[in-house]
Amino acid sequence: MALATRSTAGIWGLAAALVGVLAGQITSIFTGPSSSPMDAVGGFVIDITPPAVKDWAVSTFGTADKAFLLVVIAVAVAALGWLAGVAQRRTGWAGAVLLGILGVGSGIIATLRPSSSTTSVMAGMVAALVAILVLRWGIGRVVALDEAANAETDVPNRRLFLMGGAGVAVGGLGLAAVEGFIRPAAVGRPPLDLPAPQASSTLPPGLETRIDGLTPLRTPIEDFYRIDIAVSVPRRETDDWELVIDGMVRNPYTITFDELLAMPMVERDVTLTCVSNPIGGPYVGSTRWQGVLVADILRAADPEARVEQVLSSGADGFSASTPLDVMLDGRDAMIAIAMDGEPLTRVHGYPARLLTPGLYGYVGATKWLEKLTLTTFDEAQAYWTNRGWGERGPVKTATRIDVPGNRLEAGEATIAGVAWATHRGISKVEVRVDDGPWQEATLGEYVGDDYWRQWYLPWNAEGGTHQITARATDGDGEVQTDTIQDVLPDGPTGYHVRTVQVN
Ligand SMILES: Nc1nc2c(c(=O)[nH]1)N[C@H]1C(S)=C(S)[C@@H](COP(=O)(O)O)O[C@H]1N2
Ligand SMILES: [Mo]
Repeated sequence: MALATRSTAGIWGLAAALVGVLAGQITSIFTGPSSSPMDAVGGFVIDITPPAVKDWAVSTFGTADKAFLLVVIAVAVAALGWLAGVAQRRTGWAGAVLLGILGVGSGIIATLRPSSSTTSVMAGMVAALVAILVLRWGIGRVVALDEAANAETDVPNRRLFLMGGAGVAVGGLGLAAVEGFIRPAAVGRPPLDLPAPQASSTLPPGLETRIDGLTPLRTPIEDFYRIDIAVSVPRRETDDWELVIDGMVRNPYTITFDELLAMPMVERDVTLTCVSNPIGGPYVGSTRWQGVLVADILRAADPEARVEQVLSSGADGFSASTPLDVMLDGRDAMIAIAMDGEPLTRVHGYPARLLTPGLYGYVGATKWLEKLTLTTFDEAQAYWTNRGWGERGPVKTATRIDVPGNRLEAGEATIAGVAWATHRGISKVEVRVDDGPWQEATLGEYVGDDYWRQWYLPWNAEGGTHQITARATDGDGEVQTDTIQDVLPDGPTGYHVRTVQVN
């Protein structure tokens, strides 16, 4: 059967688009991550996506939400490439114009991104140029075949089709290699140029040494959850890092990383959790943080009396609104430079981030920190506040059942998990099996009110299906509410319930 030259044109369009994107991504290794056409478009799409869709993406794909976004963009690129090939064959120009607009457009979007520089438009222009060259060459051959009315003689067209297919493979595999290995390696691990933590003691192990499957008292950094809007991890070095303190202050100033390191350092054990962490969910971690107290930084700026919030901004365009009183009430909000005795990893905000005990990450934990603006809640709104989330975000009391899982052998068993009510502390955890009475669990090591608490309860599991429910009481004596509320707008409530099949 004859292979229509239309399909050959489509394949060449697809190849042109993919090879073009590949060229743009390779260029961005040299011109900086914020100039990457895919990241720029991805970031732009994240910014304009309605909050409800974003919620759906996060709850469906979890931390793979960005991988999902890149797949969506790749499919869109493929579809538009195909279209460009078909249009180019028909008109001789429309496909090239389409690819040119897409490439240059992605470059322009890149220059509008928060961390852009003057070279940001370059990767998009390279992408456009390469795509147009490939398209013109391929479609030129297709048109020549059409004109020679050779299309039915099948063989030369099939060869041209296969060549286009090879172009698609080169573009696709090249992109997979560049995005999977080469660009992440270019981001790499930050250099270890920080002073050793002051008190280098680490947290002792907890109940996890005795209870299989229980969340460890201290989260290993490689297991610490990651949530942010950054499509590619911002790459900041200590040499060019600066923190600007401005807004309603009598003494605005800027400090360098060396100046930050010269300030008194503190170490605190703090649990960080995400407002989008569903009941029983994984977006919570606990470790020892090292940094400089925000209060010291703010006082030096001499805030005016009308200041209500500190709007912190990160290199990815994120911002958070932390109430000023929270930062000054002695709870040790800090500009953190280390987690668990090591410099922050790039994904967790290297070289410096904010950390505010007692508040969800979106209101107090800005990564890749660049600026603190002292202002009022009327004057400026934070990234997520503009998208329907609460202006202030105190962490709600929560309990998670880690063990048992959904299946269990009958007999002696242990129910165990973690509970947190950061900054208020946990005073009690209770467990109920089916409609039985609430039984008090044994609490693990007390690390501090800003830290989660492990807990366990021995259980003689009898055959059948059981429902295990857990609830915590915070340090103020307030029992966790059983009212079920979704994560939007200011964090979920309700009890974690685990259904267990006992055999
Ligand atoms: N720059 C920047 N900082 C950010 C975010 C972000 O999108 N960009 N997300 C916040 C949110 S919603 C959370 S829950 C925490 C997560 O911090 P982690 O990724 O280090 O666990 O970072 C906060 N800081
Ligand atoms: Mo979050």
